[in-house]
Amino acid sequence: DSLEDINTDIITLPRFIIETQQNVKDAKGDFTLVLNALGFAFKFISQTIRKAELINLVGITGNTNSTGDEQKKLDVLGDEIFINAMKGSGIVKILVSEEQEDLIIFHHNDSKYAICCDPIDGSSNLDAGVSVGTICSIFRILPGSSGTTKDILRQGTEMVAACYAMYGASTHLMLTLGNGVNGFTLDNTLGEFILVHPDLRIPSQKSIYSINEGNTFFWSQTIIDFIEKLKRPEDNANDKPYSARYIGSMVADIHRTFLYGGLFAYPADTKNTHGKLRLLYEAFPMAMLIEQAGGKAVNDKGERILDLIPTHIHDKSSVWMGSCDDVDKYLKHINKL
Ligand code: P6P
Repeated sequence: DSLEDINTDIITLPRFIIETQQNVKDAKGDFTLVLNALGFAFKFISQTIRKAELINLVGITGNTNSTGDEQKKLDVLGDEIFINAMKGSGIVKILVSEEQEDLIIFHHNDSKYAICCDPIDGSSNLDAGVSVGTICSIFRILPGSSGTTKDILRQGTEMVAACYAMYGASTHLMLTLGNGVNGFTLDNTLGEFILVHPDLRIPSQKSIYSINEGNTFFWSQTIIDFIEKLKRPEDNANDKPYSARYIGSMVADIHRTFLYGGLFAYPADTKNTHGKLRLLYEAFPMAMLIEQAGGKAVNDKGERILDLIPTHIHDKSSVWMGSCDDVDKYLKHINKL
């Protein structure tokens, strides 16, 4: 850059939070501490993943996690990094992690926030160099509560914030505080997340569908018929069939959906009768982000994801989310619109 090209008034994540603090429901200024802790965890995980190739961290540990996934070394490290960052925040009381059977209570922390996370989502792709990410939902501890499961098993609409970090060519952070979505990119030299997508809006329609068609044999006929409809030109605008794009890493598939539009789905099937994705730390946060960017997020029955209430911390849900017009196409197909 020549000197005059350098932007000296950049919005870092801490500055963004301070400038928008008043928008977080009754945030009393401590929300900055939560996001600083989250930002540190994302930077640390990002750096660890990038080093992984060099220090031979790739490959499996041979164990499985609480929900039966084969655990990768990086899964374990990502989980430890995240747990310690939340413990160090001083105000996150409860943590639910995909990698932990039970919820974690930080007894010395103030009872301000409960966080649910998938520390490294899509980790099965890690060894192939595919983008993976960390997904988080954030709830405020209920008044008078000292921090128990009831602070977590709540309707999705009670989330005060949601975010994901995607570890790709760059490290991206997509964040909502309930007042729109903002996208940041990590400047590795500054060690700061810089605002690059202020007030991001998802396109209202895009002929892309993102689903694992390897499950077709296990889907209901309704879902088989719908996906076939997307492929028949006569059924679609401009007589164009939809394009298929599926990475198999939710953060990467959703990130593309945010920027290009389209429909991401993981329906229930005879193998996963409640769907595969977890409600608290995959479906809920992504649904809040997608809705806040002007999109829609429903389950197989057409119910709004954020209206659901989990009964267990590792509950799963079917998901259809993305551009309004494309989710509406599904809703019309099941006569819910
Ligand atoms: P499948 C990754 O394991 C994950 O949890 C999500 O990131 C991803 O969308 C989904 O599972 C992929 O599942 O069955 O298509 O490999």
